[in-house]
Amino acid sequence: MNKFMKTTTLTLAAAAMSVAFVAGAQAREWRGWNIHPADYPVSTGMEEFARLINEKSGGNLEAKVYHGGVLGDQPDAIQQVRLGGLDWAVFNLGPLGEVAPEANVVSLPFIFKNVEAMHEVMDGPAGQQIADGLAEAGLQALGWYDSGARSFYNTKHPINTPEDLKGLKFRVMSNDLYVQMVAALGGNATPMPYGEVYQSLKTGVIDGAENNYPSYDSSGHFEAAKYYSVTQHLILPECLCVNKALYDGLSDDEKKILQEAADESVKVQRAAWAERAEKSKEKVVAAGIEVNEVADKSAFQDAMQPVYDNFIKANPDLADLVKAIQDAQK
Ligand code: BDP
Repeated sequence: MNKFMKTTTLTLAAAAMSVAFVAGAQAREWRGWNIHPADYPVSTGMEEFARLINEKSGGNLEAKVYHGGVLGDQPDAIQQVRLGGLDWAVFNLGPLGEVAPEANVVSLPFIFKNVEAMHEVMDGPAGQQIADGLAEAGLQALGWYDSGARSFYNTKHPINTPEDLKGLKFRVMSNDLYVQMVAALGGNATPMPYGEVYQSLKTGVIDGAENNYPSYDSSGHFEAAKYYSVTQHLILPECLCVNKALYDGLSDDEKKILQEAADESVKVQRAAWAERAEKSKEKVVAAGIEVNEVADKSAFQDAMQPVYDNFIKANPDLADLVKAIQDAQK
């Protein structure tokens, strides 16, 4: 064998090996991270996505969902999916803001007027810009799930004005913007993994937290903190996403299958969300929770100016995106 042939043979062998590797990688079961229990709307959406990619690919693509946060905390899981230690997940855009500045724009409190406006913005060009930012961070966004609006709850008293947060310690998700948000309202905030909140409320390590009705219900936090005040300060979408390198290695047909499955799972999730949000609210109210509506949110909104100013100062290139999201809702 001459030198040329040897090299060619070796190159071909390497190419064959890498094809085998790629084919092998696709047949392997993709591990999906989910923080919620199996009977939660996010979980229903993820199960639907896994079922559909399997069905549409004739069994060539296989994905499994690990519910209940058994694969770790959200910030850790985000790193894992970026690096390929895990394959896919549904992440909240809150903690995702720590890895992609574009995604952080939706964590500016009160940036969305309501949930419908959030969906419209996310399904349009702003959502695409956020998806591009996530892609740079190693995450291929396939769709946006609903997670309603987040409000404060605590063990002490109803919150009607920012002054009512004074002296209270709130758990927030892992994102510095939320520490600034609570500080600007006059309270104290501490980032903490979701799974530690229940115990921390029970033992008084924290006085409160903030979340939507379904999570307030499914986490059992309502048993420990009975004052739920409808501030709706954050309307955060969630991202169905896949490790970017895994996605890039798929054929065009497979990418299409993923996108179609994601689009269908988004519909299923959003419908399941609307239903669950109502049910959870009814359940916590029936359990004796004291819910108070905050009729005038302007004092909370006005207090957020320094949070916006700091954000724009630190990310001047994102000023246009913030403005585009605000203008799209006018
Ligand atoms: C829920 C989100 C979940 C977060 C959790 C939290 O769906 O992704 O981990 O809030 O507060 O609403 O940590």
